[in-house]
Amino acid sequence: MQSKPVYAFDNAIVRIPCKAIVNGLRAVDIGAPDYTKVLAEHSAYIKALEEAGLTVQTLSALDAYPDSMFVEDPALVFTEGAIIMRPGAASRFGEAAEMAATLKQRFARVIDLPGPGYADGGDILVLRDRVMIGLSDRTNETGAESLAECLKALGKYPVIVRTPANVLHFKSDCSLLDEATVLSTKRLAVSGVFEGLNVLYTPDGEEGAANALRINDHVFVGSAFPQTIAMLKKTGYSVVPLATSEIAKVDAGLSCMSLRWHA
Ligand code: CIR
Repeated sequence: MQSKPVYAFDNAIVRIPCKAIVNGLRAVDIGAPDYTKVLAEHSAYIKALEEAGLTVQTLSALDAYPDSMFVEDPALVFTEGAIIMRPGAASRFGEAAEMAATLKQRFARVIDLPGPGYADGGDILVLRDRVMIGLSDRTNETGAESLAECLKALGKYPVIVRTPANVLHFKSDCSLLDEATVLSTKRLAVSGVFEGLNVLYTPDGEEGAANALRINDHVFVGSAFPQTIAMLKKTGYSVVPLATSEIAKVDAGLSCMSLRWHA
């Protein structure tokens, strides 16, 4: 029996943005996001997930954690089970425990990433035959090695790779387009990390588009990236442009706002 593609999902978990998102972490301050506009971007994203065929569980806002709408970072989820991560930013560490109860309700198998290392879900790219763990300022070697063991326990094949300097997460710079193809910035792809895969490069000046999101038949792409959208459409992908200009002010893109899996 042919297994489902790695981008086939039927479930997602999201969390309503809290008002403190205006104080969310950011590498460069280009101004605080507007809360009402963040809510609008988030609700359009939920609608797009639903239209792509997913059942979405929406968790309530967590005011104590400004970045808690980015649920991808404190957990990793698969059909086979979930892993509770150890986020590498001090202000986000507690988000993992906040996610634990929900994961225990939804998954028969939940593994706690053991300390003392750190790892963020944004550094994990799931491919058909392997799971890439990108070392970054949020995912250190100890965390990556512990995570590799957790992934093996779920039957996955982990590979530890590097995120380019000054890039928040590995997946800030790449995403899966189909089982044989990734979208990547040139600065990441030059490392040779995607050897053996087809690579489509983000056009110069549109590096932020690399954090796209393949969901079933569609690819969600930031609407501020017209050249990337045109390239993907020309290649034959069904593109869903989504506004990300407010969440981009806190270094976020399209993968970070959900946990996705096929139940
Ligand atoms: C952070 O710095 O943690 C948040 N402001 C943005 C997190 C984005 N998450 C992701 O790309 N997976």
